[in-house]
Amino acid sequence: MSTPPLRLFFALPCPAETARAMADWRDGLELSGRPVAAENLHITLAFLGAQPRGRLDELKTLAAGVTGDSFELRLDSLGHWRNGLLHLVPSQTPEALLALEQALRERLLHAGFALETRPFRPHLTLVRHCTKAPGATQPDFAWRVGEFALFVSEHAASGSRYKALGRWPLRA
Ligand code: 2AM
Repeated sequence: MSTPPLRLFFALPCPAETARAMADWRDGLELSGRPVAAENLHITLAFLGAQPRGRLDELKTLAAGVTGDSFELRLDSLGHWRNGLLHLVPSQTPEALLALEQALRERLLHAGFALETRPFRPHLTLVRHCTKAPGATQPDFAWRVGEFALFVSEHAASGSRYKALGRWPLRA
């Protein structure tokens, strides 16, 4: 019997302590919508969607061949898109983040994976289906990004859960 496909994406995981601080700050804003669980907070680099389990080894080898520099990421601006995503963004996007996304994208495309064609807009989703953006508020969260990861999205009764299947370091 064939195994079901995996819903996969590459992302920058958010360190637990920073994620907790972000979630606490967000919860204090008392927003409408569906908050993303603290342990699920991340910045997507490449969304792969449903993939056969048989491609996992290939994806891990591909990721191990991606080189990039570690960088300081500061999320200091709140955004609200019309699709209801309330998210954090950097007011200044680090060059190393753009270079990492590009290096990963090139390898994935070369290997035949279909990717989002819209320009990369790095963001960390805090709330889905948020109908009203909060008033003026100034977030300021930062961490040193030293790795990227391949995640699988799993469905549980409590909602989606993202589990890292592999992690790869960036150059210090
Ligand atoms: P979002 O936060 O902007 O919704 C797991 O679902 C991750 O993959 C989320 O970060 C989500 O981004 C992203 N994602 C889901 N569907 C996507 C798509 N079609 N294109 C790009 N990213 C997607």
